[in-house]
Amino acid sequence: MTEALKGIRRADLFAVGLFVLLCIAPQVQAAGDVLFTTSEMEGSKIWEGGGTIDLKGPVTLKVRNTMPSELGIAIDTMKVKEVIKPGEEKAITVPLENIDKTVSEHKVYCQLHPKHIPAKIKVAGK
Ligand SMILES: [Cu+2]
Repeated sequence: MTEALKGIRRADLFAVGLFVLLCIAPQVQAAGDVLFTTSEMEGSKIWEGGGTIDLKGPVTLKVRNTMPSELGIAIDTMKVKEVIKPGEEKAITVPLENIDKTVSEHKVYCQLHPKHIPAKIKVAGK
């Protein structure tokens, strides 16, 4: 194999590597993002999702309603209370000053349906 051919092979490998990285990168969750969606389990709705936040900046909640009815999402310790329409996907940004720094876990519940099972957001290092 000539030196020129080896050079091309290396450039190709680099291009493939870069391509793979670009494909994977958008799927990595951005820091400070927490995702929620609802499913139905044995007749009761359940908020699914959550994650860990670090209190270093604002938190963005990405909420998707896949149910045919309105859902509520409320977090008392983050001053959040919103209604999500059927099929709607909403990004709710919570400024750091709205987050209660004394709790180690935030309860994410639905203010519309008392039986809608809550989720939680954990705080890193607490
Ligand atoms: Cu609900």
